[in-house]
Amino acid sequence: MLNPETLSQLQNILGAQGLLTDPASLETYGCDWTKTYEPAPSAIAFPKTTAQVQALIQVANQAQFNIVPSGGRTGLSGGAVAAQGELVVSLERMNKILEFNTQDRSVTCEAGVITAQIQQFAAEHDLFYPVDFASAGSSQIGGNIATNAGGIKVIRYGLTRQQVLGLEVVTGKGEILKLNNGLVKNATGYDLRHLFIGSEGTLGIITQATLQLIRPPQNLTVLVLGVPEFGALMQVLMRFQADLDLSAFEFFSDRALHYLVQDKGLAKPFDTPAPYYALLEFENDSAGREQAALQAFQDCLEQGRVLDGVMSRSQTQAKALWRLREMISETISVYTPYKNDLSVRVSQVAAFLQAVDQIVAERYRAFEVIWYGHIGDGNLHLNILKPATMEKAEFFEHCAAVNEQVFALTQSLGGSISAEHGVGLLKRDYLSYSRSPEEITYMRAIKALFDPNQILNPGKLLS
Ligand code: 2HG
Ligand code: ZN
Repeated sequence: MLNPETLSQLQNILGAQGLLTDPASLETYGCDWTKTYEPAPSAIAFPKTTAQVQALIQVANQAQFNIVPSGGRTGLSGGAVAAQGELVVSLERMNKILEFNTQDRSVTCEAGVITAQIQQFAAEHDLFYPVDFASAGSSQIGGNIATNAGGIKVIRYGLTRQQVLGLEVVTGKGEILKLNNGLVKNATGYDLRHLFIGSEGTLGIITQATLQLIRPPQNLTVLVLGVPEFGALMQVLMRFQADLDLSAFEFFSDRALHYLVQDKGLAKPFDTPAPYYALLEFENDSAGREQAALQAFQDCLEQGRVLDGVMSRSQTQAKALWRLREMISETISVYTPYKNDLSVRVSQVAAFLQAVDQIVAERYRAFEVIWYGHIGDGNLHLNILKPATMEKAEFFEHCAAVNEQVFALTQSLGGSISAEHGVGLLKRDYLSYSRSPEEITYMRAIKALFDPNQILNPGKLLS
């Protein structure tokens, strides 16, 4: 807890409106979308400058209190949860776009800029920011970088890491670092920028970023296909990829579709029933591409790998089809899902899905399992719904036990127990399924170097 003297020191740094301690703010800013932890921060700081962030970190080191860096709080692993009397440092008032360079095709912004604003800004300049996901309207660039956010276009454009040309950070020690300076090429040794990307606020607070913008794709066209079995999904991917550069290859199950129709009133893509659906997107910028997509569809149909399908004929239709995938997480959130965010190499996905299916069939017999994910890049979101009659604690305990088996399988295939949602609090105790003891020792040493007093997001990522 922060004593009155420290609070007044913080107030002096931030000014009258810069520090909130009212119960509603503590509740709002103390948690993210994980919703399994009770928020209990001491205060919320709203710095407006990098110098203020630095001053906050300096005070935290002197007075020995902990800081939780906070972006749009859309995370699903508890990385932005403040449940132990910490000071939450929200970047939301550092929300300016600072510089745009046409020749470099780069934009420099403060960390609190909303992801969708950068997408919009890029579009206004006839460019494209390719990182996209359902929470882009709330998430912030700083948080995206701190978690190396992925989303729906990774198969073509990569993760957030691929777009970051430069960073300004304040380390846990209170030093300001300017990393990589917007350069495309820079072979001068260790690239510290990449250490901060995905560090989940444990090494420093990101205050500014320079992002690469790219050529906007033309006439993005979406196909939704009904697929008869897991095994066929990856064959469909291979067939389409033989002739097209896909910008998305997603999947979801009929139970996911069931909730979209029942709870959100979305229309089914077609009447033919199918246990699984694949959603593909490609740049339809020539007649040849559309022809290639139709031919691939025809081949898959003839080989029994696809049961039916639909292709968007306008951007409105494309958006409507995307809602079938993007709305799943929000739609099932009312059923208290136990979440998994797993990945394996693309070549292992078919075997992985089958093995997970077997575990699920044996161990989750009484529960409903919702399958979806970015299967084209190897990422599966396995969600288990809580039966209405079961207590939350009992449900989570049971799921955690089954999960050990799922994680062990993931480990045996060299996969990751957190593909894109981060480790945070939720996956922290399972880190050893994806990282060796030697690696974890190096990770701890890196943490100690940048944050020797362990004031930044303690207990997240590393125990
Ligand atoms: C998505 O891909 C998000 O929809 C959320 O990453 C995944 O709800 C989930 O498990
Ligand atoms: Zn996802």
